[in-house]
Amino acid sequence: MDRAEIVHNNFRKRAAAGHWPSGRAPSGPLSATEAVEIYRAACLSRALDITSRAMQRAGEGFYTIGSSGHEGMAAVARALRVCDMAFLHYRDAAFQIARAGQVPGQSIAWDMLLSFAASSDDPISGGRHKVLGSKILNIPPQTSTIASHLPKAVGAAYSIGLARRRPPEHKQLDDDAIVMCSFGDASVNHSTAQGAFNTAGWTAYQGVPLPLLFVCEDNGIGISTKTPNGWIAAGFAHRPGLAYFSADGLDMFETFEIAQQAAHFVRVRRKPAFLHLRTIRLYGHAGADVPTTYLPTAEVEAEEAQDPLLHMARQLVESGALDAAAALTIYDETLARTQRIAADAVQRPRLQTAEDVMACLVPPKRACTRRNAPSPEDRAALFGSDMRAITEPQPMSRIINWAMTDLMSAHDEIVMMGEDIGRKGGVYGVTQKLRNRFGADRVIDTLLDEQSILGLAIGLAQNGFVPIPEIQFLAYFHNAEDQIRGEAATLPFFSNGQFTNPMVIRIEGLGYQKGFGGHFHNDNSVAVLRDIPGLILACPSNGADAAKLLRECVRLAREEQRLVVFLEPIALYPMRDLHTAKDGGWMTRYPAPDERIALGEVSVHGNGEDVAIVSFANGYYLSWQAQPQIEGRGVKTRLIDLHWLNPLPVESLLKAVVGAKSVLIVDETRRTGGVSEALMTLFTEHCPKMPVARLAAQDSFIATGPAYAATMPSYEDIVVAALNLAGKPA
Ligand SMILES: Cc1ncc(C[n+]2csc(CCOP(=O)(O)OP(=O)(O)O)c2C)c(N)n1
Ligand SMILES: [Mg+2]
Repeated sequence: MDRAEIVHNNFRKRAAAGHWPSGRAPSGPLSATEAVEIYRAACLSRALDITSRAMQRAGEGFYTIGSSGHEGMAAVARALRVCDMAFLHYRDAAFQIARAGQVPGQSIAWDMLLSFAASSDDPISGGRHKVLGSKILNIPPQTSTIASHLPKAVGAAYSIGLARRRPPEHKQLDDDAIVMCSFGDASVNHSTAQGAFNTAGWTAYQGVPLPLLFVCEDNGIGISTKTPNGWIAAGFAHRPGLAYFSADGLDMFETFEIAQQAAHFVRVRRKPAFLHLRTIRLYGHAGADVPTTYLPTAEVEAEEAQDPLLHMARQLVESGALDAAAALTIYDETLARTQRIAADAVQRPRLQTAEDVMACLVPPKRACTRRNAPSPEDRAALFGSDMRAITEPQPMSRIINWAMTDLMSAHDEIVMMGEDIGRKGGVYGVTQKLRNRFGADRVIDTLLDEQSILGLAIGLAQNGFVPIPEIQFLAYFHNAEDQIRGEAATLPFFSNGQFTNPMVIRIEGLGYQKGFGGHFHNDNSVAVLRDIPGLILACPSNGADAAKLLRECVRLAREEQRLVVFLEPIALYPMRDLHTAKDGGWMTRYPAPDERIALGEVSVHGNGEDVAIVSFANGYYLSWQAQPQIEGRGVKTRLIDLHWLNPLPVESLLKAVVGAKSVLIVDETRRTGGVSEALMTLFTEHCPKMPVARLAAQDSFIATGPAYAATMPSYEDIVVAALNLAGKPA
């Protein structure tokens, strides 16, 4: 027999007979009325688990991972306020239901059943996925990638203190709110989780406010792998910067009391705490999982005998809140009502087309107040001694620094975070002076953990800030990638655009850095960024364009709530010369603060008709170098700078090649998975008759030493390829 059915029959039989499991007598601050509310939430959570399985069997439901055994989370919800943002474990239906009970006018059973049915009426994801979540209940939807929501919970908790001091226009969290995040006992072992615990401890250890409640729902197992006895307590009872609380999740009175103490500690002391809640898991991991295939049946039955609903009913009877018959009636009626509602929910419309599914990949725009530009005097004071150089041609690193200065001055909600960006001013000096100009609150030197940097940014963004996190080198983005791919990019998607986390991630990268090179620093793969739905990837090749692009990136994040990556080519930061030493040909003047390069806009240099060279970053610089030699052979060229590597600027690129006889793609990213693959496809699809050739980097890592540029297109390669295309081989 199905274990869900066994548990259901056990409950009915034992409740009717008043045959309760033994446990502590009810005590503590939980009132009888609240205890009944918690029990009602628990019954609904259980009924949803039972119903979701029936829906799946009927082909009308699509998700069965359940909350049975974790119903004690309803008591945790009652110990918190609705304003406390909750990043939930996938077993926390009871939490969400109990929270809905604290907000008038909710139809939580209907809402959650719409989600099980994947109906487009589902108020959180619009039918995209079964997720817990609700805008009004302050529960952002979560992916079920283990522990990946913990870094952003740290960020959101940090944002509360920052927003108290510097409220952003689109602030979401109350000043006295706390943040809660929950997860399983196996998830604790994930390096992402460990990073978040460490970052929370590291922050609190220094006395920085971090009102964050971690809740570990310890059912002793992760799918089929057991957590060693005592592992969670051993790991968390004495962790620096993290207060430890522990409660029996089967005892709703104790859970409520301890959760209340933990929440009070976090709220009043503004420090993180870890609530260790012991739970059980009923019916295995998910619908298709049969626990008796990997656990002795006696062990499974022993757990079932500890059904939290039986414990709750016992406590209600012992406290005089309800008698056994009334407890059973609530259970039965809740189940019957849930099944009736489900019958309606499965009739509701579902998503059908790709357009339906993709409708919220791009989040909605938001209204932003325009501020007056600072007076010339104030701006001059801000720039200080830099003011003298601002009208002179400069290399890119300096111009980016000025662009950030103007942007941060224009928009108070911009906050930067990264390794060594503050005091040191960045490895390449790009963020120099910003900490002095805007303070340590807005230019945050983080600890060394890329997941935490991005988590901080996501959390801040969810509370209305416009973060500009920095990843020191592109090679380091890869170990934190999931924070952007799995978390930030999916948030509007799973919330039907209701939750957003706009930001501009600055990443130093690409190759050609003379002699230095080396894979750890000069990574030249952007494949990982190009296939993230909804993400915008910009990449400048010179200072003036960098300033104009960065302004557009910030506008896209701030006003259009987009997730943007701004990839800065390291080798071009200090570049001054183009053809000969001291010619200063690659320096530019700082463009006026209102000049932008719009999303999707390319730049074109020259109007030659023989070969259009399409490139970006270093490839574009090398193409400029190559141009006189190509033209010297009578081959007329035009050089096109893409600026936008994702989505590709299709329209303006196609316009820019009109009249050209051939196209040469110069791409410093790898041949496989690089930008040139997409460009070749684009030209094949749109200009099938156009001769197109490509130069791309080898499928290799970058070497250090003299061969630093050996695997990437060279200036000579460009000359040869362009002449070949024009039918005038060298
Ligand atoms: C990064 C990642 N790895 C693996 C999984 C597959 N997975 C889903 S749930 C789970 C077990 C989690 O156990 P635990 O944290 O104890 O939570 P429980 O299901 O017991 O409540 C695993 C391994 C995943 N979702 N994400
Ligand atoms: Mg577990």
